[in-house]
Amino acid sequence: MTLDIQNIRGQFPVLDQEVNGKPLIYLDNAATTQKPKAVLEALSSYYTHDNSNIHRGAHTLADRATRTYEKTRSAVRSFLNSKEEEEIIFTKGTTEGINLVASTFGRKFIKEGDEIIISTLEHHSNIVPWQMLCEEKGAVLKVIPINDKGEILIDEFDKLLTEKTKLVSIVHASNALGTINPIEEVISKAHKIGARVLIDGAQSSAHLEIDVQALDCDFFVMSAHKIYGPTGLGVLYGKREVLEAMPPYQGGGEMIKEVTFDKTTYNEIPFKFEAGTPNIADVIAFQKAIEFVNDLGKSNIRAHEESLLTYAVDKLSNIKGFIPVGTADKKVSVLSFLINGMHPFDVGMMLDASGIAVRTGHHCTQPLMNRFDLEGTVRASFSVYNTKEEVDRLVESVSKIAKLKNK
Ligand code: 7TS
Repeated sequence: MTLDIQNIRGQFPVLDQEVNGKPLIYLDNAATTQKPKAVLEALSSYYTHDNSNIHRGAHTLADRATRTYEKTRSAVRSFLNSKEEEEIIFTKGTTEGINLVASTFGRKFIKEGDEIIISTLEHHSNIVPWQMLCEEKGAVLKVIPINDKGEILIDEFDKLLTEKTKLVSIVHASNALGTINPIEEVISKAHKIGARVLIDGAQSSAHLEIDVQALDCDFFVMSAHKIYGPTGLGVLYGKREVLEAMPPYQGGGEMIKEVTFDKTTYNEIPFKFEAGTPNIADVIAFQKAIEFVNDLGKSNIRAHEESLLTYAVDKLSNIKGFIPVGTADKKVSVLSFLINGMHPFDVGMMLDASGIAVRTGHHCTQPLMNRFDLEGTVRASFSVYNTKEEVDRLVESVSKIAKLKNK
């Protein structure tokens, strides 16, 4: 199905504005996507009509809010195809999901001398929590190297896997380069030696079909704000048996069964991991974001984004001084690049002056940048509401900027 992009754009009020006197071209979608009207309206409608605390009030509003909140859990279950709704835990985002696993699963199951494997492509949020855990436990963090295209070396991964490996935590799609990792292979190899696997789905969940049962991953984390949903909300999927074996994350209301001053017993999953009043409004609005994606169809979204990426790479490659960074065979719609002789930050500023929003810098992947001997890159990332005309304007601006240093 060919998507009606103009109609889709009409659902995103933020796109309809000028920045620095030029129509906004928003190409920072890997950082966060814009929100469709349905999400904005759901937020406003919740606070206007239904605002109430959930799971505890014996009144109509509380009941309504609880049911709508739990409906999102059900929508997320089918979005990820988990077996059970109880395996879906709401978090603040990908970062919190990883930290939750590090401080519960990690604290209980990682011992001195154990090994955790990550890859060179990781976002800091899938590096630092494991470093902190390893420091506390005397465990060892190992890193899968990559080739010059930005693809992990699976043979090297094989060599890193030992009977000491307890966890492999790996990104599905790289935010800095766009590389899609062969996670099916990683998961099955890790499981053969008895290690658990966490998939960082922050960048994949908006573009790729996710089926946690088919993948057989033990954990999958994602952020709502990268899938047209609100900020400050994310999801941790975990297999029931693993979640049940893990101690709670935070103590407080909701996560308990019974409290006395002598002893507290804990609630069942998912509530065991959702202490305190959660992000009710954003959870409720996230359902509309999931509906938005489902209505368009992920394969249609991906096809459109891929066509933009291919078109952009083709056009930009003709520009003298254009240097792509990250040329993996399988990519999501992320295009990292440099312009010969120019600092990425300066390129970003010049593009902003033309109304084009891109991200510049290390993209919270400093070890990855070090692998390429770079301080950072310019990153354009495409979403379903971007157009070929916008890519043309990007190409035109990059071409002008490149000419400054590349005669
Ligand atoms: N993992 C990956 C692969 C990411 O891209 C990000 C955010 C995170 C984890 C953390 O997600 P959060 O929602 O908890 O912050 N990536 C980016 C980015 O590329 N630019 O801004 C945020």
